[in-house]
Amino acid sequence: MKNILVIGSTGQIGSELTMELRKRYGNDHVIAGYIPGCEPKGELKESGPAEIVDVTSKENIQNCVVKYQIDTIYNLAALLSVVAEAKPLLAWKIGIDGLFNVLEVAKDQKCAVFTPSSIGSFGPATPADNTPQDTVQRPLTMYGVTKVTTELLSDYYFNKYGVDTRAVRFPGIISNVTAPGGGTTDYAVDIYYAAVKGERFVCPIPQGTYMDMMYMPDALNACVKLMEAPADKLIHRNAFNIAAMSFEPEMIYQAIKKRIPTFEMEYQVDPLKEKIANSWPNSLCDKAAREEWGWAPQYDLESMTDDMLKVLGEKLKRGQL
Ligand code: AKB
Repeated sequence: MKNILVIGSTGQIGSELTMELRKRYGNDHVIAGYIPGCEPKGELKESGPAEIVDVTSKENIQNCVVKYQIDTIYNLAALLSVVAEAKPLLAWKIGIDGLFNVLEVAKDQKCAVFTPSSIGSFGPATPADNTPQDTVQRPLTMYGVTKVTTELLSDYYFNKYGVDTRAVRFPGIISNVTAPGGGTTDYAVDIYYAAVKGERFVCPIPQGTYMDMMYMPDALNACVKLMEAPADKLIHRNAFNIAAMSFEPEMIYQAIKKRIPTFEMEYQVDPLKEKIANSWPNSLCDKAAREEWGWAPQYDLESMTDDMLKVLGEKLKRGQL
């Protein structure tokens, strides 16, 4: 039986991944790691064990891993791209010093480790369309620098010490549970909230700027499916391109407007987000993930929009937005 620690369990991906893992492996087998000030709440708190696990403390990680006989760590602690530009030293401390702590504990305690990378690990010199699995990675942002380093360090610990490290390069993740904070792709979440509340949406990303995006259920499935894949089938490890849909602001706006004809959007471009978005690929090639561990997304822009508007509409009626 697996015993799993999720570091960053109250974040955008962590909060849903922890619940998904509890469904699959049993509540008591999935520990929600959190930092003071970001305590688990509601179902996340009630459904299973939680511990303070600050990724910058090796001792915290070690104690939790030993206490619960953890064999798999999902390390989701990170600052997103825009915040990382404002706090580059903190982004490095959490992303890389933190990762060293996780990998050192994993080496000693024989844990498998998932630490996600991102489309942000690419830069302007990367082929923008159908971006290959193995290609130039020269990002402009501190977020990207930490993500490339994450990939390299994770591969290093696998090659040198045999730590079972695996990862995907996440696109922008769209969900209706926990809001993202400080990412370049956040607009693709915020737009649904505005539409459901009957508000005019102010888009910070210029028209015509394509980025890869993914609905949360597919992102969760990717994490679990990759960690369960037979090791002998993996040619790559850190990290796999995964893709589900690529769109620009006008396309998501039109998908919503088709369903809510009164919805309006205007552009007020944020220069930092524009610069970051322009340095990222338009669409990734995910052939390696499909071939090596059977990656296949379920949602496209249309089916995701149906579901987002339905779920957020119900939340609004219940007074939860
Ligand atoms: C961000 O926008 O910073 C993230 C990402 C694409 O990694 N959502």
